[in-house]
Amino acid sequence: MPRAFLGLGSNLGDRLASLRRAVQLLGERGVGVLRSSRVYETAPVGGPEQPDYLNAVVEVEAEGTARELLEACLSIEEEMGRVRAERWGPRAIDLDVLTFGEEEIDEPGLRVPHPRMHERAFVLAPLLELTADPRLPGGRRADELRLTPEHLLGARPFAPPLV
Ligand code: GSY
Repeated sequence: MPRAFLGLGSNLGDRLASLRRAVQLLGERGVGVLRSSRVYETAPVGGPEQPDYLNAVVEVEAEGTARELLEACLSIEEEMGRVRAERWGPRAIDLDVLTFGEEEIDEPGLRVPHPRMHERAFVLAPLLELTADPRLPGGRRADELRLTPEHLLGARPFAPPLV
């Protein structure tokens, strides 16, 4: 069964409760959450002025395809009341498919590995807790990214892993 990494983020309401609820809802949709990073507090990247995020990465075991995993993520966002009104705006929950096994996918609405994941400390800091050598877009390797402590310092540990 393919394993995937998902990025979770929240910057509205009870942020930690929202991350925990998303993990629960993944389970209810048959997506088993195997491991979680710690939860980090991170400054918002892009968009209007908005509150800091809580971010985490989870490793999941998915029964179906990457597209089905994406659909599960979108339905959780909907159930949790996320309105996709403003592209880079604040949200109670955001779930991104970062990687899906060894697959490389470039389809409308689904690009895996996620095309910006290697630029984002709020993804890399939690992801590198779970794997030292994640699949990255364009075949990049984590040890080529020249990550400095300053780069990752923007992600501040906030809470223990979600599972
Ligand atoms: O891409 C996910 C939503 N998002 C985030 C996020 O999760 N964390 C931080 N720190 N900034 C963000 N900007 C956007 S959009």
